Amino acid sequence: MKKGKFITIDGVEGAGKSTQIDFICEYLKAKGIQVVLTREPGGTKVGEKIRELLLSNSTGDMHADTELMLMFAARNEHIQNKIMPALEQGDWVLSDRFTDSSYAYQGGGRGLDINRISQLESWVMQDFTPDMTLLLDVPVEIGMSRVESRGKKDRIEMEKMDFFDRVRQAYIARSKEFPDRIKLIDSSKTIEHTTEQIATVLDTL
Ligand code: Z5A
Repeated sequence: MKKGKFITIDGVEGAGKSTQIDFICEYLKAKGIQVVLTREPGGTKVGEKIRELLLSNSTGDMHADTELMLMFAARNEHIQNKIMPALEQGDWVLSDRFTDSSYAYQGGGRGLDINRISQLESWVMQDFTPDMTLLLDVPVEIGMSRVESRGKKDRIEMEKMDFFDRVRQAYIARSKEFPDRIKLIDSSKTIEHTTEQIATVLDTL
């Protein structure tokens, strides 16, 4: 039986997920909550191997359906072997990306049929869903400019601007479809501005 809370953080490149994760962990720990930090794709031994396959440029082209199924294969391992056990022992889990990324990148970005994604979601997740998703929203150009100095791009980051515009629009559409779960956070201003909004919504959990 699930006892802890499951929080996910999502958004386009450079939205500030990694930056805000440190704050969220500290904020929850200060309230006496034990937090398990994890990420997708990845988070388990098998999931990290799938991540390498998905993101490495040496993988080359991959059919969009294959990419989607690998995301869900990694997610199944993640839920069964890491997220659920942690929640069952009362820890909270914070995941850097989760299923909303599949709807945004494989659905919005790659143009895959949403029904196929929701079929995989039903199979892998059944009725399991995050308690809260923090969607950090930033215009794609701003997000890209923040990560430009990192240099080498991974296989998905190599996509063009219009791909990431579609990803962002898909995220926004999902936040409208699930307004109770997905909290849209304006991440286009300062780091402190984003942090304040996150603290406000975390207090509602
Ligand atoms: N993917 C998928 O396609 N389908 C799926 O189902 C899943 C994932 C689960 C994983 O990448 C890739 O997998 C991702 C989606 C795909 N692909 N792409 N492309 P990832 O999650 O490992 O990495 P990322 O999303 O690309 O992370 P990122 O680019 O590092 O973004 P971020 O973590 O949101 O940004 P950050 O590192 O916190 O900040 C970037 C810089 O901006 C840094 O220098 C900060 O100091 C700065 N920053 C942050 N916030 C601000 C503000 N507010 N103002 C100014 N500067 C800021």
